[in-house]
Amino acid sequence: MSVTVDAQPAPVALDPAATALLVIDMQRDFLEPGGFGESLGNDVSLLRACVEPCGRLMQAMRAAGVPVLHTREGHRPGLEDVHPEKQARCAPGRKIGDAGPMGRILVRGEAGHDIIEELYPLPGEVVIDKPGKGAFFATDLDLLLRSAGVRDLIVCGVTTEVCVHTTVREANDRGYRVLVPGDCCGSYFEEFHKVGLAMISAQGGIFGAVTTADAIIEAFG
Ligand code: TIU
Repeated sequence: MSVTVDAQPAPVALDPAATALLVIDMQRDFLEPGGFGESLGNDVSLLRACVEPCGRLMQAMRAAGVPVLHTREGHRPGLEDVHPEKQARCAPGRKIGDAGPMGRILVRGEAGHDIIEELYPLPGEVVIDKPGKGAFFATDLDLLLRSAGVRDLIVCGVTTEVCVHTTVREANDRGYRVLVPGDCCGSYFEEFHKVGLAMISAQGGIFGAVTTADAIIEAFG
């Protein structure tokens, strides 16, 4: 039986048995001072607003039996998987792998690379470590989702126009139906957040549909 979620550009009928929630990069490196997000010149406090709705949505999905998957952007300690282009865009002394207050910036195993305490994965939940912006690039996410029979993907996290958007586009191209709760996403740029969400639902839902945590929670309740 499907559940209908109010969304833009139109309500979406999800099959709960074929749905998963994918939470993108809710890491200390992006949400807390001293990490990768701040090293790029951003005010990381702007991402706080999405934490509470995201937590509520995660709890509701768990209660409904919908799998919750998490991603983390980051690199191997030896930095073999950081291409020069990505490093070239970082400020000197604050590059990926440099020492920071939360450990080496954007490196797997360091404190800053881990997910914030409020949204920490439950034991047994899938955590995808990804080197790029998109969650499908150079990971086994697609294999895991297809093996579990997932067709409908709820995608949220940070940042709206970077890793969430890249993942939404990747998922759409792979044939998943994508639903994005906008209040569970955050950006360092208010206008990019707004326009990023609008770009998903424009043109009849060119990449997917946009909704809210409450609309999903109500539909699954
Ligand atoms: N800089 C920025 O907005 N985002 C990233 O670098 N990665 C993610 O979005 N996770």
